Amino acid sequence: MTRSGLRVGIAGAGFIGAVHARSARLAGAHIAGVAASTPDSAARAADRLGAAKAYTSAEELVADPDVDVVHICTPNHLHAPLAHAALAAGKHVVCEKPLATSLAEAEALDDAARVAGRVAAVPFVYRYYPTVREARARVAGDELGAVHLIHGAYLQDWLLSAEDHNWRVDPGLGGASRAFADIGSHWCDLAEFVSGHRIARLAARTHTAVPERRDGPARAAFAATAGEDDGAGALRAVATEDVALVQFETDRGAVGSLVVSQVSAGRKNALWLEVDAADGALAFNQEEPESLWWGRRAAATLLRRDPATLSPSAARLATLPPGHPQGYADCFDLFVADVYAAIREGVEPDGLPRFADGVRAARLTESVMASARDQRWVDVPAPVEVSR
Ligand code: SOE
Repeated sequence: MTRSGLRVGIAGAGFIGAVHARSARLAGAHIAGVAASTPDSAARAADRLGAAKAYTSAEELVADPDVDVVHICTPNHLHAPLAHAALAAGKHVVCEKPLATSLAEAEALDDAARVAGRVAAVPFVYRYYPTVREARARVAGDELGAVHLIHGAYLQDWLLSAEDHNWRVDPGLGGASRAFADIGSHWCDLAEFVSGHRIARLAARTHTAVPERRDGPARAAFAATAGEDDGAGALRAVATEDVALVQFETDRGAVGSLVVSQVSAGRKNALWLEVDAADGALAFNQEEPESLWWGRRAAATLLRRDPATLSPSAARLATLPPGHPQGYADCFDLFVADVYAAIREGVEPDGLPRFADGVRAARLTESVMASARDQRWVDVPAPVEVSR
């Protein structure tokens, strides 16, 4: 029996599947098995991840009676069918974002999870930086006063070249929106989580800076080198956006703006969020997560991640002493540990992103795409707060 007593199946053996498997193991789970795009790649992944077995398909995984929790780490178009099958088989589900490739599908999954009475989470893991929780606590504690401006960016460059391609570029696999659904969703989740505001109205513009991309073997995000036969494939027209620009108004009278790009040279995973208020401002930089910029008229300082000085809600996640940096992988570890605590103990871990948050992201994505298509402001309905 493992420490957590949970038996976990990982569907999808790419970069993020390995991240999930590592965090699951650190949370004391037994990795019952892995499914991948083919039985052979599943066998290789099982060896690599130390899983007990390789499934012949993801469908076999979700039906396995010896699996308690399914982590869905496949391309986006498979999220909904696998999550529905896992919930129907009585499993708890961790499904990578975007939860689904349409708002209707995301809402159906959230409903299915509630009916099944299963824990169903989406890894908006940037919530798990202690400095993000500190920013949230200081905004909620009214230390900054009324928020009037929420702004930032999420910039990457891994799709800068026409030689760069990935399943996310294909709307049939990734969904109609790429850059915004993939990373703009993270930023908006964080902006609402930290500020306590909800985006109520938005105007968006999307842009495809690389109009054609060369076909070839799908490359992982951030792949350091081009695929082995790059230059051989045909050039194909691109139907998904590289860039999304969004301006918005919130439900509590603030305004904001967001720049999303996967074609910004030199930017790797540059998520920047600033919350500006009557008595001060806070800024978070995902690439420098050990500190939080705190601005006031008299001075600007850096608040360091130090368990001794953080707010309780932030200190809970500060598992290392100051000066021992916590990073992306630690966020995943903390997220998975919270999911398993919710499963095992029926608790409500503070800030655990659930399927309802995946629905929110889908609604924002649909609003951004409608606004860009019709070149108009779009109202964004507030989420229906459902008690658990
Ligand atoms: C690629 O854009 C990607 O891996 C996203 O899919 C993740 O959600 C993000 O955290 C990092 O970049």
